[in-house]
Amino acid sequence: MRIDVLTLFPNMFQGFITESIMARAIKNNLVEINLVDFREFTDSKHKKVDDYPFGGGAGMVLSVQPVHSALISIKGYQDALKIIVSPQGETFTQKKAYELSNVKHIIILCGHYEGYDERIRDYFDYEVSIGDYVLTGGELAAMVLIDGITRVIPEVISKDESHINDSFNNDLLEHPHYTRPRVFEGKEVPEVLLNGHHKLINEWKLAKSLEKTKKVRPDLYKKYREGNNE
Ligand code: 6GU
Repeated sequence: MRIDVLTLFPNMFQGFITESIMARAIKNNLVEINLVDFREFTDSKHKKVDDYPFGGGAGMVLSVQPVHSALISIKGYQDALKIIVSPQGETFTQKKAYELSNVKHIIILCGHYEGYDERIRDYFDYEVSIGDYVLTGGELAAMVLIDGITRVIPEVISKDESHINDSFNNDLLEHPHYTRPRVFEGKEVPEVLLNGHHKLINEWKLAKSLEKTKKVRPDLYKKYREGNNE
């Protein structure tokens, strides 16, 4: 997969692409990340990429020209899936991560300022938000998208690190995990996990998942119950 990111702050991505699983996926050619600083594409003398809103109002608006020029400079942009990250978009979900992990070429625009010139949207397929809160810019949101998509590309995460039991894959949050030591400051690992009885262990895991989901995510719990016809 190839991902081009249109951003005014390419340096924000440096740690992200040089550490851990992202770095490994890039090294193994499973994903290629190309950062495009669209300020370099502005026709403005002073390298401006934003301007005052027509009709007045607070804040600045991202101009269409630099974004358009940067976009059409990307080889194969016509066939790429073009996404704007913005709080106005549809919410990113695990399901969406799986869908996007099958796309060959994705272009992501990170916005800033008060908003985008509406005509920018004509060049993109849709808008994605990472949740109901506002960030200072789209870069972190783009990294969230890229991370969520990359980790479900086959071969990025090995079988023993598998993501098939992840929270959300079955509409439930994950059960608790424990590793050594068996006792820490008097806190013990649940006995059931130590006895090697797989049926009992799986029952315990499901019960814990249900308990946690019901408590902190009643919305997901309801969805799970409905999905299981209960
Ligand atoms: Cl994609 N961008 C910004 N600026 N804020 C957000 C967001 C995106 N998603 C949630 N909040």
